[in-house]
Amino acid sequence: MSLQGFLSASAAAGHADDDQVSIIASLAEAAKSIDHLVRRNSIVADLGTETGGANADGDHQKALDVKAEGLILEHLSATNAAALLSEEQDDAVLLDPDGSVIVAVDPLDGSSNISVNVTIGTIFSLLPSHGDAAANTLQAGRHQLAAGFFTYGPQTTLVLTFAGGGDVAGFILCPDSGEFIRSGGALSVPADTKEFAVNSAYTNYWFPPMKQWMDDTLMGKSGPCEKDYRMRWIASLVADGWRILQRGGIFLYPADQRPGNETGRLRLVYEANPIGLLMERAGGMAIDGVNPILDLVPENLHQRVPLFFGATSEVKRLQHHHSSAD
Ligand code: AFP
Repeated sequence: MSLQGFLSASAAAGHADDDQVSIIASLAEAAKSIDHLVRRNSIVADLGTETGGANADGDHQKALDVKAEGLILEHLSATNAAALLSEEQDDAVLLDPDGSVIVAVDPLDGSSNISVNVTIGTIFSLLPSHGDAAANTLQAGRHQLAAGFFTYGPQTTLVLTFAGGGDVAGFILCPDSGEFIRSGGALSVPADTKEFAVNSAYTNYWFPPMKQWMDDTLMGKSGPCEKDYRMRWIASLVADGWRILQRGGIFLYPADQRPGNETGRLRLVYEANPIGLLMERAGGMAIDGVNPILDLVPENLHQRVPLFFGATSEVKRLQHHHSSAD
């Protein structure tokens, strides 16, 4: 089934309305344009170079960060999206005042990987505008209408879910037809796993609960987990997320004692929330260490949170360490 077929079936089943469907279709077209740039990086331009600009959080912007956002805004402007919330914009970009859907995006996730040919992506979340987008930019992720992400890697993929019902669906961009084609059935986080994804370079900065989790995990068969694990860390949330949806595991990005990371690195509105909706609807979990990500009400557009997601049993083990902490 093509993405267009899936969107039509989702609308017919009442899982999505016409505005949500048209916005997802426009994001897919923007993703195809971003993919086109990614595959010509370092041929027509070096898209990993810093522009000299910085986003609201002070992250140095790469050329592809800015181009990706421009393509998304161009495509959304042809829809009736009410507003765009973006990692690259300080505040909401107001669009159609009569629009019913707010779109939150990380236009280019994994920017540090642009210049080294490692999978990167675009993350998106759809929220209801309630007739006043400017007043409804800070909603808990539980209110999302839809969420997903694109990956630009060995394959160009899309994972998508509608809060109104239906599968967590995976798609692959067919190089021959130029269309996103459904890949397999409903995505569900495998319950059993032996993989974890964390950047262990920061171990010395972790707070005790995370250190205890890691100590138990690394003890393998001889420890409380009674099994050996292997580690994967791609440093692209979308790539680790795609792998976890396919073969299970747990992703961990805790708060740590490095300046600026006291509440974590990943952003709640346009990274943790969409991942959280995907994981919960795929039978997994996503928490900030204690609470479900989707229950957190953002304090500001670029709020950072600790993020742990993946197989329920693994996330619950991590949650136990945090919940039992003093
Ligand atoms: P960049 O977009 O700045 O590369 O950050 C990517 C990211 O937000 C997320 O995709 C990764 O999981 C995480 O940061 C990698 O963080 P470290 O570079 O600290 O490992």
